[in-house]
Amino acid sequence: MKFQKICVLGLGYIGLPTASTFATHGIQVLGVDVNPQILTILKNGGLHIHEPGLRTLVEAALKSGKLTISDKPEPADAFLIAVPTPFYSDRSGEYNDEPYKLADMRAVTSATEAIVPYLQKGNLVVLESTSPPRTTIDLVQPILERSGLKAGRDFHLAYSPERVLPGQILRELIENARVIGGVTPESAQAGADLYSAFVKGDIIQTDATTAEMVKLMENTYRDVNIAIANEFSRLAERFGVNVWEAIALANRHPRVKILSPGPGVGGHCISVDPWFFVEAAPDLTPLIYTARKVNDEQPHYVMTLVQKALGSLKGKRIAALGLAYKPDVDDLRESPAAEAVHLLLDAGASVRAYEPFKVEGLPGIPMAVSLSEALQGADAILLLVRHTQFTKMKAEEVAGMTPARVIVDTVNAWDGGAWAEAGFRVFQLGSGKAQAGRAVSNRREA
Ligand code: SAJ
Repeated sequence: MKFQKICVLGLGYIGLPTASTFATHGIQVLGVDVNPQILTILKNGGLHIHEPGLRTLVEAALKSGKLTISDKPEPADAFLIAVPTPFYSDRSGEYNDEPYKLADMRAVTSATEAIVPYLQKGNLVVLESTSPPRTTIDLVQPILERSGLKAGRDFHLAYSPERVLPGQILRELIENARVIGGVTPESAQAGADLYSAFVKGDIIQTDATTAEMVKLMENTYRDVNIAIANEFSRLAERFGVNVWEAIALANRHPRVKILSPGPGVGGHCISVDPWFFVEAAPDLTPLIYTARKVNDEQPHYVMTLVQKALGSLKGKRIAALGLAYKPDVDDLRESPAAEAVHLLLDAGASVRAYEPFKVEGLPGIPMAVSLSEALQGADAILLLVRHTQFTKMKAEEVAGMTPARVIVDTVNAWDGGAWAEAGFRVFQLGSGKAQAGRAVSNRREA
């Protein structure tokens, strides 16, 4: 199947790079978003998200005339739905007295409804948004069929999960293998034809529900594996072991690959997607549920670590470094770092956070505009995100910038021995081992 014009609904972290990449590969693309602010920013040459290389790509796509933007769709050969699927913050389900989160599918529903007036015979519709199993056939298909056309007979319908890693989106979009699940084999083939415009990785065809499940399995697999790393961090602390050392040694086994513990699991994917399985089948998902709980409790564990480092939290001034959900991105959604800061504030600490990728931070969190401002007058430095800028900090320089002599490293970014040498008491998430270094032993004797 040949595609001259496509319509991409949703211009966020996935939709905008996808629309721009199709455009720079010669396809006429209409990018649609319901948020007028996003449209204004894009029309004025701005960008509402941070992703390496995206600015240049969007500029090229707009300048070539191949990418145009609008608040509503137009007739096209294909429609791609790339809108968010968060969960409800004010509603939850319950199974065996345990609450679970519910997927908010309103954006998928309204984007699908917006396509109906423009849907024509022979079109292709692809859902890319991460969704609970059977969404394509149980939610999207019936809405599209309100047009009077039948999926699989009159138009093609497919699900294709996005698997790009924030921070690496532009490269992974092109290089990653792509799974396309059709409601019929012909629909999968139509989807494969479309993405072959730019995808260099393998394009693998399957059915729609398998493709949905593949996406959820990938992120759930990672969540469960991070949960076990986080549980190991608590065990290591109890048994006087350094979890990072123990993991490095365990990973020398040819069939073991333990992930890294940290302040918790954030972002809009891994901390969300496993709930889609729990919601769809709470009776079959005790392990997935427990892993989610372990990871969600990790910010609390960070708070107890800071409490241990400082004795008490009341009135203590803490410089919190990093609020993003992971290193070198500006995305603060579902961030465990932000959650840890909120818990510290609730416990009476006076926190000043610094987030180099989003200096304005988040509502309710007192922010510093620079590293030196965050460090001023601090009692302790709490490292929450492994941003490259933070990993490069030198203990001796920092010692001259702040009265703080306590560091709490939750991401294993700093060489504890060097910080101890520079006069800091060092606390590391997942370590029950005392740090070597003169200053530490002096302080402990005192
Ligand atoms: N994290 C750890 N320990 C680790 C790895 C990650 O605590 O060893 C934390 C991170 O700090 C972060 C969270 O987990 O808070 C998630 O980060 P991530 O880098 O693992 O993943 P995301 O959410 O940025 O992107 C994931 C990717 N999925 C997988 O790796 C299976 C990506 O490929 C998906 O496209 C993306 O979700 C998505 O959109 O679903």
